[in-house]
Amino acid sequence: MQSLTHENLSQLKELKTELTRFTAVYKFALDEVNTKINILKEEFSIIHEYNPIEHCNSRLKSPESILKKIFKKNIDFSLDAIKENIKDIAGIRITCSFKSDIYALCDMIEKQKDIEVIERKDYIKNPKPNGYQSLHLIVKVPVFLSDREESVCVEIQIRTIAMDFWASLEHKIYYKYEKDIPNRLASELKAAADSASALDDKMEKIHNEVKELKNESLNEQLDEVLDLSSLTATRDKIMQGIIQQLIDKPKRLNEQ
Ligand code: 0O2
Repeated sequence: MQSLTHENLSQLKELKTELTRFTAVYKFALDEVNTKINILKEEFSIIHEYNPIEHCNSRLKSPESILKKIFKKNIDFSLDAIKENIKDIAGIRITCSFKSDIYALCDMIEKQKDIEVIERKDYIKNPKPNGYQSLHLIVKVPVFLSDREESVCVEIQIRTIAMDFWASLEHKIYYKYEKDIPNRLASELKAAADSASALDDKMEKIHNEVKELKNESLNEQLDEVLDLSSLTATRDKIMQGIIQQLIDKPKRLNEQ
């Protein structure tokens, strides 16, 4: 076996630092986007009476998964090539209550000044042939390190609870059958995706109807408060009470 020279050793040390930095930078980017999502979530809970975010999970792609993608996409074995071609090393998945929440949240993310959206795939308007639905964004966020600033890619998947339920189970089944599921099961999975989508539409419709009912009842309450005739009646009642008191007072004094 070749003995390790000083030069080899320092090269190895450099490689180790480079690799550690490479993954750390993705973790920092994830932390940043997570903070942004948490701020939106908390702000919604405090200010508005409604929170569109149900859950939020994040993960760093495992080295095995990165290796698989390197071979699948025939990517060079260099950190620069990996960075350039694998955009989902850092990933965040957000589940929303309703389809409309997905687009509202997406708008809020896209409007943030330090976020650059470099790719947007709308698998809700255009579902995948197997039925998969989700809104995917690849964003770049700046990460400030001790000696430089790096622009780092993060994949954000936004979907409803029903879409997430379907995707999680499909993921399991897909891998269980080792990417070779029988046609009958594939069409059953597609039918299940259609049912999930119909459920989303139904819930959204109910949600909108309840919102309208709430608005109507609020308007009625507001009308009541602003109703001039009831205000006048109240004012007249108070005035009558005062006048009566003024009449009663001298009467009582005379009786004494
Ligand atoms: P994992 O293990 O979840 O990370 P890309 O290879 O990302 O450059 P692709 O495949 O066109 O190109 O990207 P796309 O379509 O945006 O999909 C990226 C991710 O979306 C996948 O990551 C999955 O997480 C999810 N996804 C896409 N299609 C499906 C699907 O049919 N079923 C399920 N359950 N998830 C899907 P990975 O890296 O494939 O896997």
